[in-house]
Amino acid sequence: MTSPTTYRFSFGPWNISEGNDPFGPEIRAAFPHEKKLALFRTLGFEGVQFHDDDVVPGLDECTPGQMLRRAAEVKTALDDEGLIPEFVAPRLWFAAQTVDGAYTANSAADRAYARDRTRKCIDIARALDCKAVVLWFSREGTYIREAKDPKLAYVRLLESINAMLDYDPEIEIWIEPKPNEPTDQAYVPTVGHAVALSYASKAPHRVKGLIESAHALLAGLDPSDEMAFALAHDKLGSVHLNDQNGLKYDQDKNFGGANLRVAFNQVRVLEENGYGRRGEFVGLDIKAMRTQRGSPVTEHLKASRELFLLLVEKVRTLDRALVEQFRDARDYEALELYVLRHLMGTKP
Ligand code: GLO
Ligand code: MG
Repeated sequence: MTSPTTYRFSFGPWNISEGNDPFGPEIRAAFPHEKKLALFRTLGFEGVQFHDDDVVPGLDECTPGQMLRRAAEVKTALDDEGLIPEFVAPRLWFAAQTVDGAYTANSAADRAYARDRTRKCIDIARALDCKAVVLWFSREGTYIREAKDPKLAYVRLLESINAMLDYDPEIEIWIEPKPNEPTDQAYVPTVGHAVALSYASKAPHRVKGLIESAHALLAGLDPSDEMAFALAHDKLGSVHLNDQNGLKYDQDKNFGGANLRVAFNQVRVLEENGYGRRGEFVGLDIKAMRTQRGSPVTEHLKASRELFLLLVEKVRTLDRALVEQFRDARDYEALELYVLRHLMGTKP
């Protein structure tokens, strides 16, 4: 018998927010980055997810020397706190050059900006001793379909990925699919698209997916199946666990907060397939409720981590023989009742 997986958790500093939303400003006092790092361990997290400019604020205005000095400072801060940088993601959705997308922008100058910014992001990842870059294709898509040549857009995405693989011989690229928001319709809406890009790239073993629960739900898909698809191709770099209450704006609710059974099945697929055994993190991407008092607010992170671990127990105590029996008998009515009773802690 193999010993049970000891899961390790991560989140990004943006998960500790000041509470602003599109309809109103910050309602909590700002909490500086350095102080955020000191919170991770106390909350039970050892991995940190970064945007490039979380590491190097004002990145576009920095000289290469300033950029690397700042990254070295953050590396020291991480080491001091005993934290591991899980990934660095190029923030390709704030700058004026990324209004119409980044790698798929119609303007050649804007595409060049995106490529250049991505190289800086890889340099920062290397300076932190971090092996992965995450591509969330935020503005790669359109508000109206006639705005771009979609076939050319996919060619440009693949060329950009290949350029990253060439730039650094070791870095992994984890694509985080999302079907919409901020664009009306995005390119690479599902992990199937990401896995296809991976196989088409010049180093398929270095291109993987990062699956966010809410993004899969927004695509009308079951997140556990998206995870299983990536796992079947050994391409699940990481996850962004959270929840989503139907087809509306990207909610980033607490893991299991909208649908406990859907959350259970994500944990089940991860646990049954040995996710985490090679050091993969259980990443969270969760927004605190705007209504929550205090600064910083961290209850949402604690709650989602706790819920994950409670569901791990539910997976480990599932009677596998009984499940097999129900499957063999094709008695899915009985299987469903068993699963629901198990989740509710009710004896038959
Ligand atoms: C937004 C995404 C975003 C990414 C983050 C890392 O919908 O979930 O938060 O996860 O920028 O790339
Ligand atoms: Mg995310």
